[in-house]
Amino acid sequence: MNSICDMLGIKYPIFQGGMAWVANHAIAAAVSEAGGLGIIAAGNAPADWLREQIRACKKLTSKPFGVNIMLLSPYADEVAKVVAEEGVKVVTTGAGNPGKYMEIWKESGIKVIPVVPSVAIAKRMEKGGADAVVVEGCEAGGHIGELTTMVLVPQVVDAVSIPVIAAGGIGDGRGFAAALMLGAKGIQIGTRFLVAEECQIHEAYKERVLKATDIDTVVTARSTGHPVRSLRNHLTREYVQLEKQGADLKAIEQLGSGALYRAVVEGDVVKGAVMAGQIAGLIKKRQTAAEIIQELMQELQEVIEQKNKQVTEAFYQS
Ligand code: TUI
Repeated sequence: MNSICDMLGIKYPIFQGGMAWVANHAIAAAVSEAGGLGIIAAGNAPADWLREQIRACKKLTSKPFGVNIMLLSPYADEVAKVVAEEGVKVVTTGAGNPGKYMEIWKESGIKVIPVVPSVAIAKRMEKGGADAVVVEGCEAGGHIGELTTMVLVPQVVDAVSIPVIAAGGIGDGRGFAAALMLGAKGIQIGTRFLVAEECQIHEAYKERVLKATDIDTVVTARSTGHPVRSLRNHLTREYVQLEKQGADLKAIEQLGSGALYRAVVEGDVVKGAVMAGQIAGLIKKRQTAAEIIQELMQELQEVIEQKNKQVTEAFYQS
């Protein structure tokens, strides 16, 4: 057992990323049933939708699961109340400071784990009562910060006393092991769960992820202050064009509104936002959530044993 597993009552320190429009009750329940922490993403959805998802998840699993609250959502205040009312055990947050909800969440016994892109924000979250932080590098898909996982994780580990979960660029046991070496107590995986059998996104989205290469993601909308990583397509080319022309922020933001829905639900991978991380190039097969988690744990063990042996041999040879 490790500190994050003890804290949350889960078997393996593997979180499923709270991907807006993607992460519903089905994938969250499958990940939790397999021993990880499944997470329902509230995204931009209204409170009633989230309430139904939480109830549907409870029907599929009695294990702990979480809810991710995207703080830019117009419904953030309402969904913040729903998680307390419905007895959710873990909340992760993204794209902002959850400070104003901390009191009601803590009163309800919720473990609060903000996703952070920098040391300063991690420290602020710890001070505000966070139980752990997910440290997300800019290899991740969706809304990102400036720093890579490799540089961010050890700096946050040194700066805070709460457990750190690493996210961004992790897709297999090697990345898992690397995250632990940097001082993380666990990992969060998004992109690889996009192609999980239980992930109910459009087939065209899954195909794009499976066909992606290492250089297929691009970051757009930097000028809006909300940079987003997604797979290169007609939409991202339009973004680049508009930003090059110095178009006003409204025009750029309008291009993005509803774009994720178009890709995830309607399967428009040309004009929709196909958000995915840089690790998409590594993901070549569809598996169940349980197979993904089992493979991650198996590979982690193999990688660590193998490297341990190599290092020991290297020292005793000289
Ligand atoms: O939130 C994410 N990834 C996302 S959210 C999303 S949906 C979206 N909708 C509209 C605009 C943009 C995105 C798609 N992907 N990851 C976690 C994350 N959080 N990344 C960066 C941050 C973050 C940024 C600033 C967290 C805190 C923060 O500031 C806190 C403060 O104190 O102001």
